[in-house]
Amino acid sequence: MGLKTLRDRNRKDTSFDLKAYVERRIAAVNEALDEFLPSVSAKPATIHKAMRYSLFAGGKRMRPLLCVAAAEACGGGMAACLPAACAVECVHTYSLIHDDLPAMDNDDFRRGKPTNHKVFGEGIAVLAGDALLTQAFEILASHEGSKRFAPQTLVLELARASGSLQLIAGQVADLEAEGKALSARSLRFIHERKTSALLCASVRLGGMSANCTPAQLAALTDFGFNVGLAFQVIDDILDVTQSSESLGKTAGKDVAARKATYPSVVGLEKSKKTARTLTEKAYAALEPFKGRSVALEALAHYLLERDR
Ligand code: GRG
Repeated sequence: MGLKTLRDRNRKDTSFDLKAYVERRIAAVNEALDEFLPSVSAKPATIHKAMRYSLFAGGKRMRPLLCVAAAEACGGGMAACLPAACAVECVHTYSLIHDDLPAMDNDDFRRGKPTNHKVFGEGIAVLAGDALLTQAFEILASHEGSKRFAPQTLVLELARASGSLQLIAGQVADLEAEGKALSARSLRFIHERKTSALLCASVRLGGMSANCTPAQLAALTDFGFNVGLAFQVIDDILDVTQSSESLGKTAGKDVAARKATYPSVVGLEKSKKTARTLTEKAYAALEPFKGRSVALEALAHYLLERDR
């Protein structure tokens, strides 16, 4: 699929009201998260305040949105996939809290607010991350599954995406690569695990919640993998092109930490082209849905064009 087709698709997408779509689904996800999590007054209150502080700090909710949109593309409703949508957001938020710690990226600013450890101290921030990771699996364990997918299949999906072969593997490789010159191939290894794995699992969990067919699951996997990689390439680009205010986190961190990123390894223009190519591949993966995946397409388009 060429760039012209991509532009045509983008034009077609303008008839879809993404803003209204996103607002309704984020509201449902936030309400469900609020119900799944222990209340702020549950003892010890500090840990529940810390968990909720980062979870409700204003993230884009891309993983839950992709999860819900995937379920809908497979003919499912939002209610059935909410436990999966909330679980992926809890894993994501845990990873951000831990990534921001002084022992890792040592960041002061996230989602437009001081980072968890800046507000609650390092010990509580470590525990808030741990508690959100555990909470994710408690939430997902409440999922009823679907005809083709038993609840434990969904739990396994999230465990694999967050474990030492995927999310953690990406973070370890990222830490070990600091200050070193990386090949584009090694950088891709990191990005596939650090970012793409959880986005891909989010989409797959949505499909599984909606009892997707094997062909639909394969299409969603292809979509999720490519959109996940595009997401990280764009994140790398935004780190050098946007301000801290617009990102809600410290801009220029990758350069300061001498981290290998797409722009530093292949250059800014080639990075932009790579993000477009990956997004085109994601669009192409949706062909089997024959027009029932408008929300997924619109989200992929938004991710490509986003400025935060
Ligand atoms: C297991 C500690 C640990 C880390 C895993 C996810 C991760 C690796 C580190 C977090 C920092 C980082 C740059 C991750 C790459 C994925 C990414 C771009 C995260 C930011 O996601 P957004 O933009 O954030 O969706 P919001 O705040 O909008 O939810």
